[in-house]
Amino acid sequence: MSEFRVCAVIPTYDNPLTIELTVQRVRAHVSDIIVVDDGSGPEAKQSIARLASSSPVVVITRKTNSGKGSAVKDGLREAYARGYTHALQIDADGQHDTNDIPRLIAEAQAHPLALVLAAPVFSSDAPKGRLLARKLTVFWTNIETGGAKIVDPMCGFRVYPLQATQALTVRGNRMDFDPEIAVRLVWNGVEVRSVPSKVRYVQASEGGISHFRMVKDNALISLMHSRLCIEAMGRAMVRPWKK
Ligand SMILES: Nc1nc2c(ncn2[C@@H]2O[C@H](COP(=O)(O)OP(=O)(O)OP(=O)(O)O)[C@@H](O)[C@H]2O)c(=O)[nH]1
Ligand SMILES: [Mg+2]
Repeated sequence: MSEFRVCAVIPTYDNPLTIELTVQRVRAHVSDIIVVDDGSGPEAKQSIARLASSSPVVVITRKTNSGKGSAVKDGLREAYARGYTHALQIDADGQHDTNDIPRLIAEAQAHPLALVLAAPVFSSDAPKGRLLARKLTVFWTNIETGGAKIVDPMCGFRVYPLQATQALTVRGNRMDFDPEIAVRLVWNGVEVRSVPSKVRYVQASEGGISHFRMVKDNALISLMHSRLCIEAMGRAMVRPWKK
């Protein structure tokens, strides 16, 4: 593989109070940053404009909101086109512990062909509904990948090997994207490495905001797992014939 070059990709949709701080904290570890503004409203747009005028950051602006997955896809495509070998993906809502970035990157450097996923360690205030939905998606990804290779397929804190991601077609454009790309990478023979990392639910007073739509996003995730399970069965059936 060519020389290890990493940038950060930060998808953001209406994180007016946390996007600047997130970029500042990420920059302590990764100097090159791509922010994908997924159709944010005026207040968040102002924060992003302030950010862009005060620091070297690439901003991709999507006119309308079309989902975290499509925002990340844009960011990964841009990162690859700019010659990076790896992209650190991190949410813009301040949930992830940026102090763990060096550990994720060191893991990617040691295993440059692998997908490095943060394995979230949640604080006690994590909403029970979200934790349950996570357990379900872990259950399905274990079936789809034939074993517990992916500790947490939902966590948006990860390092991608870009060549492998660009060789894929991922259908999910919203919250169904993170699990789908992880499963498809495993199907393409990519190893998964996990690094534990604390995740907190930032108080609304500190700008913590979740855009996760309990019904719609969980329905999309279930639909995505149904598709992947059918594909997994198809793959299992043709495998013996390939030998
Ligand atoms: N939900 C959502 N997030 C988006 C979208 N586009 C970009 N994002 C960004 O994706 C990241 C994750 O979004 P969150 O809404 O926090 O979703 P989450 O972290 O899976 O859900 P929580 O655990 O409830 O916070 C944030 O940086 C968002 O700003 C979108 O259309 N919807
Ligand atoms: Mg979040």
